[in-house]
Amino acid sequence: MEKVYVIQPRLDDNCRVLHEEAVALIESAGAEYCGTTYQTIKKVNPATYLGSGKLEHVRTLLSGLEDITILFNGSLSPSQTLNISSALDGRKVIDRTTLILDIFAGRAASAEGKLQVELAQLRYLYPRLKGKGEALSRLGGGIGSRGPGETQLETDRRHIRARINYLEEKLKDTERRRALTVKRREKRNMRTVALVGYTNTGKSTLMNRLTGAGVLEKDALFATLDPTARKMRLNGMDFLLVDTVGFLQDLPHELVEAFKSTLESALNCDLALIVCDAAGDHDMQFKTTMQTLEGLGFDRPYLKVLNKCEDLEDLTPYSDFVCISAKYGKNIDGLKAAIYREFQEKFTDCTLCVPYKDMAEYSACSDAVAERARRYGADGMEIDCTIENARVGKLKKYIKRT
Ligand SMILES: Nc1nc2c(ncn2[C@@H]2O[C@H](COP(=O)(O)OP(=O)(O)OP(=O)(O)O)[C@@H](O)[C@H]2O)c(=O)[nH]1
Ligand SMILES: [Mg+2]
Repeated sequence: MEKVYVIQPRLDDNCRVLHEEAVALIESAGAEYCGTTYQTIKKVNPATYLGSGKLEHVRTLLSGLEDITILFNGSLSPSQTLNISSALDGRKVIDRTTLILDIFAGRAASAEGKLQVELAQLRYLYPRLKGKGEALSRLGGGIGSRGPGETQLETDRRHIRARINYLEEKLKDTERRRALTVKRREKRNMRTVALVGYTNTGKSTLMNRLTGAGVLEKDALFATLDPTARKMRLNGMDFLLVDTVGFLQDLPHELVEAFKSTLESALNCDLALIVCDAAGDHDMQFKTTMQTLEGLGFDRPYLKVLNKCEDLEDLTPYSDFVCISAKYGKNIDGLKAAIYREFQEKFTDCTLCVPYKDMAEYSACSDAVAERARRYGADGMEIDCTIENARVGKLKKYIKRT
């Protein structure tokens, strides 16, 4: 197993959380964490980021130990990466973005996911390609040998540019096809609820709890990459529940960009459940999620959900959250009721009475109707249903009871 040693710059109070995440990222990448050196940064050294004294300390500390990769838990320019590597006897040095991209590369399962990750990797790499040869290959590799391989890196920038263009085109195609599916879904009048939030907060566990979907839930960062949708029924109303990729602080924008189209189903939802983790810094998780979503143009209604609440007795500080435990099944009914309430404000439950002579007219606008029961009487059809308020329009005259 590849061993990874962390250099953690200490810039502000947030560095403890960032460091914990780095350890989780290393483990999620299938590597072994083997220690950390902290460095308080007063002034960034442009050549090596860290001071030469600190680098010498790390070099001595690790001397004699083979095959240790250095993770710099921040962002490095290509020349800084190379200079640090040189100061550390030519060890492999990666930064946080490279590691995150690497995990995504290892996780991508669908054809589209693979293209998206490759695009993100190449977009990160492209402006960083200045030289050729050995230096270049040291820049490219992450954990293990995934990612754009060395041979590919050794080809010139133009070649990579062409590949980026090709991937962008190809992904646009998939996007167009998805747009069609979304349209079709609107026609079927499926209301969509999206699970979004920080990584590892329990979105997939909640998906399984609500739908019995059997999707992968795992104590790892970015366990879910490809979005999954499952049907969920609440009080006779059908919903589509969508599970999505999680977010993280400093998520490479290349990656967010590349995943934008897959996140579309979440961005266009009728209601988002923003899942946070009571065991973590839920404020930071919520803020990070909102920032990422807003950066993508998200403007849908949402509910704040606090998961992993099984041991919390006093819920007063979390009054704006729906507190649940997806794993232990706590307050799931409360969450369902909250979801249903949101929709009740936007939808009307009623019985329609449609004379047989109007059957054709009714079916022309029945898209807006979620039928629960239908009876054929002497004068016409009676339909128990739910209608989206915004689309009641022509159906108004058929409403018998509400
Ligand atoms: N204690 C506790 N753990 C939970 C709860 N819900 C989920 N977990 C655990 O949290 C970990 C992450 O769960 P996932 O459902 O995979 O989280 P996710 O948000 O889908 O994560 P990504 O797909 O990686 O973004 C797993 O080990 C779950 O068993 C809960 O209510 N309480
Ligand atoms: Mg998941």
